[in-house]
Formats: sequence, C-alpha cells, structure tokens
Amino acid sequence: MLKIISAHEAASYINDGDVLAFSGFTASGAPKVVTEALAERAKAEHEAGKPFKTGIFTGASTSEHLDGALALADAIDFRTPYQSNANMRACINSRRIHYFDMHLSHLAQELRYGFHKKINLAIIEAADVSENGEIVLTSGVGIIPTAALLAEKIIIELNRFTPKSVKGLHDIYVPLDPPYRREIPVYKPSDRCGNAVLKVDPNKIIGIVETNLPDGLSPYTPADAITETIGANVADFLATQLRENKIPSSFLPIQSGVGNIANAVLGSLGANKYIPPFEMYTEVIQDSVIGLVRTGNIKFASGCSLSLSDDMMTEVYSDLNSFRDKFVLRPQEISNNPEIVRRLGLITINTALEADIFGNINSTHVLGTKMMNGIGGSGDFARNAYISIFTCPSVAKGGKISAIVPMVSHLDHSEHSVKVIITEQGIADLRGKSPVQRAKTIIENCVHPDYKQLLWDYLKLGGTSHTPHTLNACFKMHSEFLNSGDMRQTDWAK
Ligand code: 0RQ
Repeated sequence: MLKIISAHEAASYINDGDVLAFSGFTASGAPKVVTEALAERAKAEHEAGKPFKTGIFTGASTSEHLDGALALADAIDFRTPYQSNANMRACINSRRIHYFDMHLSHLAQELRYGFHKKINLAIIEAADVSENGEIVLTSGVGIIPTAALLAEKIIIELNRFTPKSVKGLHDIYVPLDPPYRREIPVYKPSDRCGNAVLKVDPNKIIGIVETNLPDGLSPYTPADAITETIGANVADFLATQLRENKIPSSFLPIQSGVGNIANAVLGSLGANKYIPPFEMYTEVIQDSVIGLVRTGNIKFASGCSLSLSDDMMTEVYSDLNSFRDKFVLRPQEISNNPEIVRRLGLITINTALEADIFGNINSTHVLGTKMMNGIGGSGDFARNAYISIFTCPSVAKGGKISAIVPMVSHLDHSEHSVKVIITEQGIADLRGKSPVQRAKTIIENCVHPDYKQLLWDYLKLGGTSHTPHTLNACFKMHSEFLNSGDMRQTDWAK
C-alpha cells in the first residue's frame, strides 16, 4: 500500500552525497515541495557544521522551488544539463557547483550506459499514481522514464493542480541500447510509439507527497519591435524558400528554441499569411503555440513539456478536450532525437548569444567565460536539421555589445551546423558559401549599422587565407567591452 508522507519526511530519506534525478522539463513537471524541504534540511545540516550536498540530474532548467532553493541552500555538488535560474547561475559562475553542459538528448542514454554517478533517488511529479506503480506525469517529461528505471528509490509528488484527465497526453518510450537499438517508430510528429503512463517498480516508491501548485512560469516578455522584426524576417525567409520549392509545399515541422525571442519568433511565423498551417516537433511548447493551435495555424505539436505561463496552463487544463489530440509529450531523448529530427526534416530555429562573421555560434557563454543557461536541445536539432536557422538581436546591452563578432568567444554550433543567421537587420543565407563569402553576407545583412565598418575593417586585416582571421585581434571587441564597457570603441590599430 503506497503511503502518504510529508515533504519533510521525504527529505529525511536523502543523505549527503546522494545523487538525485527529477522529473520535468523547464519548470514544467518539476517537483516543488520535497526540494524546498530538502533545502531547509541542507541549511540545518550546514548550521550544525555538517556537510550536505547532492548531485542533480534534471531534464532541463527547473524553477525557484528546485534549482533556486537548492542553490541558495548550497546543497548542490554537481548539476547537469540545462539551467536558467539566477541563483544557480551565480553558483556555477563562482564554481561553487560543478556544472557540466550536455546535449539534452544525450543525458538519459548516458545514464543508462553507466557514464555518470548512480542515481539514489528519483523524485517524480505525478497527476496520478496507482498501487501497481503506473504514473501519469504532469506538464513535462524530461529524463524521468530512464531515471525512474535506474534509481534505487522513488518519491512521488502528487500534484492536484494537474487534472488526472491529462492521461493520454504523454508517450513514454525508452529505446533499447546498442547493439540492440532499432529505429524509433516516429514517422510524423503525431505518431505515438510508447505508453500513456510511466511504469515503475512500486516496491521502490518510498511515499507520496501531496501538493497543489502550478509550475510557476511567469508570462513571456511580449514581442517588441526587435523580436517582431526578427520573426517577420524568419517568416519571409521561409515563405521565399517555399516559393522556390526548397521546402515541400506541404511545409515541414518546426522546432523552435527556448526563451523570449523564440516565443516571439514563433508568434510571427504563425501569423504570416504565406506560411501554411504547420506541425511542430520541438522540445518546449511555449505560450505562443497555444494561440496558434486555437487559430489552426499550428496543426499539432510534439514536445517534451508544456512550458506555459500559469494563466495559459490553467486555460489549457480547463479545456483539455480541445487540446488532447493536438499535443504529445515525450521523453527528451525522443523529442530531441537526431534520428527523428533528420527523418522528419525539421526546420530548426534557435537563439544565439553571439555569432561570428564566419557563421559559428555561441549560445551559452557570456564573453566566453560566464555560463548563461546551457546548450539545451539546440545542438540536437541544429546539427540534424533540414534547415538550421539561428536568430538574435544584432546588439545587446543597449548597443554596447555587438552580437556579431570576428570570432565567437565560445563555440556551441560550428559553421557546419549553421545554415542561416537572422537578426532584425536581415537574413544571411550561408548555404554553399565559402568563409569569406559568408563573412560578407553576414556583415552586409545582419550586423547593426554601428558595427558594420568595424567588421569590414576586421575582415580586411586578415589577408588572403581561406578563413582570414587575425589571431591577435579576433577578441579585441570583447576585450574592449571589458575595458571600456562599449565594443564600439574598438580600434584595430591600437
Ligand atoms: O541579458 O537577462 O541581463 O537582460 O542575454 O537574452 O535577449 O532575453 O534572449 O531569453 O531568448 O535567451 C541564447 C540565452 C537567449 C537562450 C538564450 C544577454 C541579454 C539578456 C538573454 P539580461 P534575451 P532569450 C531548445 C533550444 C540555448 C539553448 C537553446 C538559450 C540575456 O535562447 O539559453 O537554444 N539558448 N535551446 O542582454 C552578452 C551577448 C549577449 C548577451 C544577449 N552577445 N553578450 N550578453 N545577451 N546577447 C530549448 C531548450 O533547450 C530547453
């Protein structure tokens, strides 16, 4: 008989040095109360002069209840993969937490391959659970199907905020590992290949903690003139590709990245009259998707989470019957699977922090040293896309930083995986171009007017080699920002 326990009792089963795995993807479906109790426990242990730290595997970023609380309590030894919490980021960038950044589709299989530490405890948010260990998950899946198989023990957070009627939204499938793996039988975004419920060994379940809490995602920043123009440029580019028969007339499924820019870009795409209704095969289903599903611009969305602001989530839960056949939520190993990305021919749209004039992308490191969030699923998608697009505003920090620089200060996506760069200034189609041709296209079309001449001058410095870099100048714009606070002051002659 499964027993109800308090969050504090649940936290009492966790010991210093334990490795924990959590359900969910972004704040969606991530546990909320055991983690807060664990943070309190860690603080009490520290006050008593005892060590208390845990290792943490999640799907992606989480929330204040998890990353925020545990980082503040100094309760984390190591953490992977994606994160986006300010406290967590501060701990990572001061090296109080050992963080290693991974492609999201790799984590579950690497756990099964035995590449990482053993998982002692999996904490799973559920909408429902049966005595025989059948769990209906909530708004996000993440790595939990694999983590629940591997964990020694399981604690369930039964969250009444999610109606039990979400059953049927999920498709839980764990592939066999090499040398026995077969193709994953997903041939269109709406195909299902697994189970509606996650099956776990009921003997591993220590107890059930009851909650009634929303995921706590704040509303996305509304589109502004810059993000709207980026979105319109993406839509124009895709409409032209369609006209030129470079994209099939039925269109192809879209993957769209995480964050405010991605949310706004998708909104523009859906609103463009030349783009036919489309499907999504993506990882995060953000707010803008819901409106587009209602208007029929998006026909179906496969993802790993419904990363919706609380109001939007309430709207979806209260009208589940309208949405039930429009969404499927999968483990990230499947939502981001390179085999499926390549098979379906995804048009992928991800966000860069900075790009360089030769087409390399930095999505993770501010000025090459400080971790922002992580690579997330952008690499899973970009490398295997039908067309891989990266977007960003041409400048950051009020114009003091150019998002386009001579050489990226950290590399996440190489020139080989980046086919198109789009800013609010315009579109650089890099396909079939040599490095110098790419540089000319990017500078001409995507760079902010304040930085154009600076980058033309950099290109001239480089001589006649294949990729004309000047090694003692390629990071000068970055070092100028560190010195004077404004990249526009860069002087190549100094
Ligand atoms: O700083 O927060 O201090 O204002 O970076 O930038 O413009 O708010 O953009 O929310 O869309 O996030 C790449 C981080 C963009 C995200 C990134 C500063 C800027 C601002 C955030 P402030 P915006 P967004 C699948 C896809 C990697 C993972 C991925 C991301 C802050 O999209 O994490 O793609 N992507 N996953 O001012 C210094 C620059 C800068 C800069 C911007 N060049 N230098 N700071 N900023 N450019 C989904 C998942 O994987 C879950």
